[in-house]
Amino acid sequence: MKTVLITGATSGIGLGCARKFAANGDRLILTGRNAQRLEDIRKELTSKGTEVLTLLFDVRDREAATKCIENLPAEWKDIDVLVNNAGLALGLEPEYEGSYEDWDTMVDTNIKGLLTMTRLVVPGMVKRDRGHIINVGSVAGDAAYANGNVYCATKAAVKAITDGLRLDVAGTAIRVTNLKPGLVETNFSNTRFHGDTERAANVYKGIKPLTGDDIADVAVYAANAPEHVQVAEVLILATHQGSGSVIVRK
Ligand code: 8X3
Repeated sequence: MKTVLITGATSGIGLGCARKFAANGDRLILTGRNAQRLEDIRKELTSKGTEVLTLLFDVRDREAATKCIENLPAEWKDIDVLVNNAGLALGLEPEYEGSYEDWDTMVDTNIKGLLTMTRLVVPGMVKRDRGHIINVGSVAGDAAYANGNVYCATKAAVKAITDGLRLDVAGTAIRVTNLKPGLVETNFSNTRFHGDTERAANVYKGIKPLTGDDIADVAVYAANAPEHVQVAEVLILATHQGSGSVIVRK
């Protein structure tokens, strides 16, 4: 049984990971910004026998994140798996028309938040010579697509940060994975379009998208691969998706 910390665990890929790691028999530290949703998922999983600790903070708030991780109860301190899932896309428009606020939120969450969590959790893993960091990147980090600009850049940064960490812990037993999903139907597009549900629904029209559970399956696989196997990077696309910008709709 592993202790798995998942950021942004109340929806989408994070929630999928919470459910799949719970089903795998692991104990969970779930972080998020929505107290009610955290409580709901805690109740759901504890009713099935999973040990769950919830932490309410925004990964952008470095002080809050630090306080929560440094004050973990002794029995929760030894984190085996860190799933850096918290992240979002905001806006889909030409770079020269983008919103400063959206850019800041994406950079602060997708890059700086992920770095904060890594900086807080990984030293303990190095000390114990045990652990696994699973970062949720994206196909968007492989190549920019039209109007994706800053979001794609944040996911390209996740790739570089993940590769950098993998090099830095190569002398330890720690493993580092970059999961790169394509089209996953979650709150992702709703958030991206600031609540424009019609525009969000169009993203998934005519194609069967992936689900948070599909990505979580790969995360659980990577975390449970034999110790000498490091799943370094996985690109997971919907079947009718050729790349970040090629989607064949029926
Ligand atoms: C999510 C995948 O292609 O919608 O990161 O940007 S995509």
